[in-house]
Amino acid sequence: MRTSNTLPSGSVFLLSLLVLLTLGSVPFLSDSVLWSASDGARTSQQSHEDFLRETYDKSEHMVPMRDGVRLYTIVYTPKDRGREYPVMLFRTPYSVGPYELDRFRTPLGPTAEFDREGYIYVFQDVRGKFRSEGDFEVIKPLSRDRPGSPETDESTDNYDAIEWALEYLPNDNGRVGQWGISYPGWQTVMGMVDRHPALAASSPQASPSDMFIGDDWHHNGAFRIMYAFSWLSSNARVRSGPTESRSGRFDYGTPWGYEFFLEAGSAANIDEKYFNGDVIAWNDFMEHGTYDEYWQRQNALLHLDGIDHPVLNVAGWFDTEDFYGPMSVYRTIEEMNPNNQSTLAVGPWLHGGWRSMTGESLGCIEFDQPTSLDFQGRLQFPFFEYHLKDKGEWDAAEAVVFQTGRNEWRSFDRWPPPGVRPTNLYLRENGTLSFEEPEVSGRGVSDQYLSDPNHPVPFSAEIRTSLGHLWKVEDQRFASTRPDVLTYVSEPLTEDLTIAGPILANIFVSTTGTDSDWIVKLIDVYPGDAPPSEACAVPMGGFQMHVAGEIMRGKFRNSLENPEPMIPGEVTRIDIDLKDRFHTFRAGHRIMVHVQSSWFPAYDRNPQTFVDIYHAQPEDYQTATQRVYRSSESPSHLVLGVMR
Ligand code: PG9
Repeated sequence: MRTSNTLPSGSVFLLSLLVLLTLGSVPFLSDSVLWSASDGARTSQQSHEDFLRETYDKSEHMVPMRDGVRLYTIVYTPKDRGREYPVMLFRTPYSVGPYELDRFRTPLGPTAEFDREGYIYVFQDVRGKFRSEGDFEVIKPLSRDRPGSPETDESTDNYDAIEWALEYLPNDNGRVGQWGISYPGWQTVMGMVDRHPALAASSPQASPSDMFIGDDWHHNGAFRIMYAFSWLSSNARVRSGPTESRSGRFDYGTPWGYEFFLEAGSAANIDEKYFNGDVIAWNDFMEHGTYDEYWQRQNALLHLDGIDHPVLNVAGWFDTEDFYGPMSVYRTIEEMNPNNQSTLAVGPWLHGGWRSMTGESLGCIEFDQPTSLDFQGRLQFPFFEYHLKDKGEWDAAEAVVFQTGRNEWRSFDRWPPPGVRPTNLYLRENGTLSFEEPEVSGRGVSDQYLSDPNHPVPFSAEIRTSLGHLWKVEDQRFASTRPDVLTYVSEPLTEDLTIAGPILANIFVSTTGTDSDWIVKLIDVYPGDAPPSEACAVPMGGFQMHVAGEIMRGKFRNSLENPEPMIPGEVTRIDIDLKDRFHTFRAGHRIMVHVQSSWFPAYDRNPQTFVDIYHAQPEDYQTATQRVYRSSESPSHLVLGVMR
């Protein structure tokens, strides 16, 4: 762990921003986020494309990997051959297009500022995708984890791509950087494993790390049916050979995913109903309903020893796809590599929001500053410039994190930061929350609800077929009015309360079923007179901001590998990691906790009987009476890291 803590402070940064504005460079910081759909934005994008056409050459190559499979690669090289440039590698399953040589990707780098400064850009369609040869395997495990498999994987392909670039491309300075968001972020992590010696800086952004525990496909073994369906149906269909075309979007026949997935029934039905063998990964998932070898060998965290080059790891607090991934990658690099040079940046973003939005707000929640531009200008650009060109300075703290609620960037020499005290917040009588432990005892000291898997609790009030990006900050009032959602709320806070680091839920429950899902959400309730948000039309008085929430599939409560039934009526402790947050509940706000047993169709339904859930039959889906205990023997509570 490093202990420097010297990113420009807020005010110094604002000053530098002003200076940059005066010098006219800031528009380049913001180009990538400004290029949305507006006319002005199109003009800006067009002028940058014109600039690229004037200053870069584009070429295409079939780059041979060590096993002879050739990967389609586009290179953009600065026309000015009077100096040397680092190579910036980007490997993706989402297409490196545009494929026409007279059309340019804009921007080429993480932001347009990189393009102005000059980099040699290498874009590669990964094995089996778009114009590359070979077969695509979703989150392909390293070959060393698959005895007898061919000796290639995404780590060796990354290595071979770098080797090729350094050998064949003109004017490189011998240093290579790589970056990517989400799947390309995972490709970046694979490139960090057994890295090429020329790889001098990596920025994995929102990379998944473990698909059974906490990223795209499952959380704690609960299947994210809606996301898995939409991603695999568009990105993982069998193909007949290299192609430029994308799979069309799936036609759900309804705008309402809740209805679509309820009608589809158990997840294994989906192949016969919609995929017909075309999505191999879906059928694989259906055969691997526990954390078996199939999932374990995909765990990227096992390979993060030997990470000795600078890494800028990026996460969004409200990422609905891959938040566990980057946080666990950070933690593991720290644990496995005491002398690592890794920085963690976490902002108030949705998945990839630091690139696609200015970051001033998310849903109804405002952050008072363009957090994405802050990240781009303060961290991302200086990181690569320094490590790949020795330009400028790089002395960022180990953790640069945005504190929501108070709306401030903070720098720490580690994450979670020092000065955090684990503090229990108890579920109490009459739907209250308190830092005082309950004193009453007895089995009757509990609250109950009827959970019906045929009428599951929706995860969002939006009518949509895909998971979307805003439900992690969505107003929870739609859920708190349901009889199958238990609600506990504190008194209005008399002073600000800041939590930092992991949030844990230890709840004591019983069910009349033999399996059950347990979902705990932590919510920030705005005061009745909260002013309107400029970001949305929802009245903010009494707004219930989802701060954190997680699911535990009951049968996995003790082991993801060896599921166990729940014993009907038996008081059982369920521990749920709600993941990290850095949030201030402001004075006058109240803290709220929800407990419920479905979150549909973000997660598939638990039939509430102990069966193979993917293959559950209609008769397996049974109502269950759920109890949540709040007695002195069974004091359900959350553990918050309270920061003094
Ligand atoms: N979250 C996406 C993903 C990553 C890895 C595997 C599958 C999907 C993504 O946005 O790329």
